[in-house]
Amino acid sequence: MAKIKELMKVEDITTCDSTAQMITKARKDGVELFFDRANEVKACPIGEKSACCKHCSMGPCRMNVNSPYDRAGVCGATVDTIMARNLGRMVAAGTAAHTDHGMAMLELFRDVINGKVKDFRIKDEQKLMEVAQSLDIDTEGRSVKEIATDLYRELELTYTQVHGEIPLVKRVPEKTLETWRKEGVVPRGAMREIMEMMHRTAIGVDQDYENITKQISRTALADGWGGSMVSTEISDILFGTPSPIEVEMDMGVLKEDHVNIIVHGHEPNLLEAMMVSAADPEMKKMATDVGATGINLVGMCCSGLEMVSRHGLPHAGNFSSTEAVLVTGAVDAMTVDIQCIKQDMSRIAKCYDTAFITTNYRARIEGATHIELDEHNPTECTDTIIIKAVTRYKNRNKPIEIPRKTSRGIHGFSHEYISYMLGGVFRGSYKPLNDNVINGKIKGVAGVVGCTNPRSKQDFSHVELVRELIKNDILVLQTGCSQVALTKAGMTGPGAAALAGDGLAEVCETVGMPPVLGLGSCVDNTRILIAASEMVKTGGLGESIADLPAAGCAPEWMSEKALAIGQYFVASGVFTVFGHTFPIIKGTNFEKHLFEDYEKKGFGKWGFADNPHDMARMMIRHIEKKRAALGIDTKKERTLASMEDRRSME
Ligand code: SF4
Ligand code: MSK
Repeated sequence: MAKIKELMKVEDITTCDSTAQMITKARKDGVELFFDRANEVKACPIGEKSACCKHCSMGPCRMNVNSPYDRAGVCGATVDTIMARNLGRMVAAGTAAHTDHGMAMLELFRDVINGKVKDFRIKDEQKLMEVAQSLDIDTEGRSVKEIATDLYRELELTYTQVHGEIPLVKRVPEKTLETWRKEGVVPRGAMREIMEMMHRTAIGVDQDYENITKQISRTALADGWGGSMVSTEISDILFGTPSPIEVEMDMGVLKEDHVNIIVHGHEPNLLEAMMVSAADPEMKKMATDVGATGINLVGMCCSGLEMVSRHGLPHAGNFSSTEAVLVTGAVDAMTVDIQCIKQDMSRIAKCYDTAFITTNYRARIEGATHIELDEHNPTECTDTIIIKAVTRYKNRNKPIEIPRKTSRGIHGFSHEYISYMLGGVFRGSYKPLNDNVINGKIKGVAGVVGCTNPRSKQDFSHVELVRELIKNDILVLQTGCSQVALTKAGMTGPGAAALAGDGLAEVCETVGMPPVLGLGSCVDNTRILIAASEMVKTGGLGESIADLPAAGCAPEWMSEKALAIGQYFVASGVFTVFGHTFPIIKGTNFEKHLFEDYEKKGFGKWGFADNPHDMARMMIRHIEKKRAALGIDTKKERTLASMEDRRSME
């Protein structure tokens, strides 16, 4: 620890006060966290720029990042081929993570329909009908079971379709789809696309970075308009489509006198089942019998965000806080499923006698207790977790220090709710949004999403970037760990309108919405795609997603999933800026292809900046460019119609 203390200052690690307090405590306790490891394990400069290939045993071959064309790999692969292949494999891995998760949700849906799973049911029949109709499934006079069965069969193609176009591309604006067809990137099933991506990037196959990029786009689109979209839509059908709800976030949601259970991961079914167990009178009694006031169920990361949106469940923090929260000593059990779960949490949990439990057959961790969640009897797993947590509460013997901070924010802005919020229940529409973009009160729309990363100061870039965007009248849509960062900073409530520019503030005040809208977990980025499609279809802002005054950003990304998301936004037509790092060497042909030329084909393009103010400038400049192209760059004063006015319009 002596070396670590020398190297790191807490104020350089995080802007999250609770996490900072726990880092300080961890150091006193002699417990190493991933921030410390990030400082000790320096990023490899060649790997960081993706200039290393280990796709065969003639290598690994490392290129010179300063003069990348000086040499090639043993097989002759150029640096452009190497970087393109590496990006392709990262996108394939990210796509696999999202689509495997989506397929698990779809299988749960199938077993609910055929009656094999009885603990879950179709909760949102209206959403079922809407999704079915969007895929041209006949709903007239048919039973819910018949429609759901047809929908299952149709959506299964998202994964398994060998030839042709996956069904969900029916939702893509026509001109965007035209570009995809012309460029040969309309996705088939995700399994086929991932398989082809892995094949093409093997030694001696596709050695043309432009051709590899095509498959990168096709693979990513099989995620965004495929696997991830299925996951969001099925989760809404099974567990309910979110609508705005006020939620408390940050480590202060832990309660010293309660049995605290944190659920961290990505599959909402674990948390849905945990909620049933935690509400069971027998379980509650078990907790009060050992002297606790009750059971306090708390989410973290993305499945936590799904529960925030659907049930208003409290949330303790984002990716960079998942180890730190264990240091409170107040967590009686932490239960995890898949994705973004750090292996070392198992060791840290042991330091504080916290029960650390894995629940998914795909993801076990050394040292963790494995209690598998079986959807056919989910509460058997979740009841056992509660019993373990209650036992730990009874035997608590570690000092407890809970940071006191919490922030409240409004979450649960599904794309359906955005339409309702703007147009009213009978006239739900994106027209008021488009009108306000056209009249210049709202300059444009930005998606700010993604992870936090210990190599960049936690939450700092997310918050600074969003502050800058809303000040410039740009409406911000959020998902994932970014949404948690902004909530902790107090910027997802209506009060944040005071930080927005005059035009955006006026719209927010009239509609009663914050300038920063939380849409859910990282798979829920597909809600942003649908919102963008709706804006195009509503009219007045061009014919394709690429015409919209819109941009995206993941300022502190770390996961391969983020690259898959970035690429599906770029291929859908969005200028997408990544912060902190990007796996590419500047000045190479491949960089020019992704960061400049790709836009000329009708797609979006990538951007990179290493500080949030530059990110904001790039996004604002892009939005202004799109406004000019649409001929709406001169501000026309228009009166915003109130809900009353809109209702009396017809
Ligand atoms: Fe080296 Fe080529 Fe093998 Fe990659 S595929 S490790 S560049 S020889
Ligand atoms: S959890 S993928 S750190 S957003 Fe979805 Fe957060 Fe990124 Fe994991």
